[in-house]
Amino acid sequence: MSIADLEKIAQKLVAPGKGILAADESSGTIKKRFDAIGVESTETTRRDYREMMFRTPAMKEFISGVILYDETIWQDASDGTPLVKVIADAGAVPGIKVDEGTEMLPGSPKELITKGLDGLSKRLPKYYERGARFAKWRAVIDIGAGIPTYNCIHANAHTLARYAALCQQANIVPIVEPEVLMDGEHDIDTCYEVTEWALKETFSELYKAEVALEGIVLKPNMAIAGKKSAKKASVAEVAEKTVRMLKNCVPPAVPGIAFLSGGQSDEDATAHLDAMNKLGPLPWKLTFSYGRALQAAPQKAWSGKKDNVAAGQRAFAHRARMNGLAALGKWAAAIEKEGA
Ligand code: 5MM
Repeated sequence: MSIADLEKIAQKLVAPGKGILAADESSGTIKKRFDAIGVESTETTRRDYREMMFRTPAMKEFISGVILYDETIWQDASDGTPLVKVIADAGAVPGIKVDEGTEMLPGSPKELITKGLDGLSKRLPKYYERGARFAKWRAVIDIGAGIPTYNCIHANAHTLARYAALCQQANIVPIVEPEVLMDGEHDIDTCYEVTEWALKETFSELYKAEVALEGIVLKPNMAIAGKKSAKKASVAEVAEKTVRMLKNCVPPAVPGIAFLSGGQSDEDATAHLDAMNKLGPLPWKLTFSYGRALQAAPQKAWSGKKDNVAAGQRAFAHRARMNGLAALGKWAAAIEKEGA
C-alpha cells in the first residue's frame, strides 16, 4: 500500500467544484426507483439508464467519481465499451460498493449490522484490476425508542474500520459511510448527538485499525431533523450544526467529506451543502456523494424512453452543476431556474 497513492485518489474525489455520483443501488433499490417511473428493471434497462448518466458531458466538469454496484462494474455500454472506461474517459474515478447489505444485529434485534467482510480481501484485487480505485461501505444507524444502542454504534464502527483497513491494503480508497437515518420523528439536536457519537466511535476504530486518514473519504449524513419531526430546521441551522459537529469529530488529516442526501429534497441537499461551504475556510473539503438528490430528476425525465435520453441528461447535468456550485459555496436559489 502507498499512502501517497491513496491520498492522490482521495484528493481527486474531493477536487474543488466536483463530487461523487452514488449510482450503487442494489437490485432491490433500483427496482423500487424504476417502479416509481413505470420502467421494468432488467439488466439492460439498468445498464441503459446508467450509461445515459455516465455519457452526460457535464460529468467531466462536476463529477469526480462514480460508485457502482457489482453488476454495473462488469457491464459494457451499448457499443461494447466497458462502463468503467466510459467513466474514466469522462475524467471520473470508478468506485465500487463492497458491502453486502445489512442483517439484524445480534443482541439488538431492532438494529442492523452491515455484512460483507468475509471474502472481501479476495474481492478487492478483482475490482482493482477492473479499474476501481475507491470503494464504499454503508453502516445504517436508526434513531427511535431506545435506539441506537452502544452495541449498534460500536459494531458498525468496528466493521467500517476493518473494511477500510482491507481497502487500503488493496490500494483502494475507502469511503467510510456511517449513515444516521432521517426517517424518525427526532429533532435536529438528537440527530446531532447520535451522529457525533457514531463519528467519534468510527474515528476511534479507524485509529485502532491503523487506517491512514489521508487516504479515506468520509460520507456522513448532515445534522438534520427527522422526516416526521414536528420542526424542520432552517438551512442556516443545518449548516451551522453540521459544521460544528464535524469539527468536533473529524481530524483535519481527512482530505474530504462527501455527504449522502438521505432523502432530502434535491434543492435542500444542494442548499445545505452550499451554506456549509459559505461558512469556510474549513479543515477539509465538503462536497456531495448523492444518490437520490442527483438522480431523482433524471430518472423522471428519462422514464425508460430512448427519446428522453437528452432530457434525462439535461436533468442530470443540471443537478450535477447545482451541486458542483454548492461544493464551492457559489450556489444561489436563483440559479436553480437556469437550465432546469
Ligand atoms: C445509491 O444508493 C446506495 C445504495 O443503497 P442500497 O444498498 O440500499 O441499494 C446508497 O448506499 C447511497 O450510496 C447512499 O445512501 C447515499 O445515497 P442518498 O440517496 O442518501 O444520497
